[in-house]
Amino acid sequence: MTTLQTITAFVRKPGLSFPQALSRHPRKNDISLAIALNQHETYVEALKKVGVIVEYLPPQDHLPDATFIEDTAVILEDKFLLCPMKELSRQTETQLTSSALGKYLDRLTLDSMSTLDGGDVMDTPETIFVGLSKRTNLRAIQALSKFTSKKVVPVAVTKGLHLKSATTFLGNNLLIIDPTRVDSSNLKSFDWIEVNPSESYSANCLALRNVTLMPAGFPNVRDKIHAHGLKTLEIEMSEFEKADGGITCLSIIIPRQLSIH
Ligand code: CIR
Repeated sequence: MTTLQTITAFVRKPGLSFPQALSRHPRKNDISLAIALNQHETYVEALKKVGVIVEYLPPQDHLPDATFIEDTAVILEDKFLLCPMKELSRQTETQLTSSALGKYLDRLTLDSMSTLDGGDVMDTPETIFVGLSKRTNLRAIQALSKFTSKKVVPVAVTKGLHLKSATTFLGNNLLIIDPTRVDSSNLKSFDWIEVNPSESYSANCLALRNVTLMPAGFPNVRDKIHAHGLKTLEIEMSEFEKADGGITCLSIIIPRQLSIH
């Protein structure tokens, strides 16, 4: 008998101001809160299908981007690193995450010159890749490297918001990647599922056990993931895409059961 590792996911439903989320997407003025709430529910159902324990944080009606909880903290073994977010409108979110996760895990912080969004941090078994992006600076990446025994490697993000908007780790040495959006020279030791720039949104997937949660509407990409022996769960993400967010952005994943300390 194999025992499955416990995985906990923190999530937050979109609040009333979600349609005003920060975004450069051409359809950003066309976000439906009702559809987003439905899509969020499907996302949570998918997490539960994979056997993840889901913990809801209270919605924040006055913080439009607060559903993109991934950006507020990075899990580093049994601690969490609070992200000093560059966007002023998102900084309160960090404090909320600090109180929520602080009940379970020890907190690490960065200095006030560092800027970091969790969407830029791609953890792999030996190396943590961190996007050098519009949101994350080198100072933060250097400071993060002091908190982990893994190698920390900066990756320049040349197009789009975060590193994980362009590439995510699917396990088993496999990346899904749109190489036109990042400097991929440090990512060559992985196997790649390469997606075209027109399918770029599908490069943000969430791998949990042998299941990949992916955005709906990319049958070619889905088939390529299946060819690697992985199952997929497809989720309609249209409203989050219009707010520049993807599958990973909607949760903080902690690969263990939590107990209050
Ligand atoms: C923002 O611009 O901060 C949000 N509208 C989208 C954040 C997406 N988060 C992520 O990719 N981890």
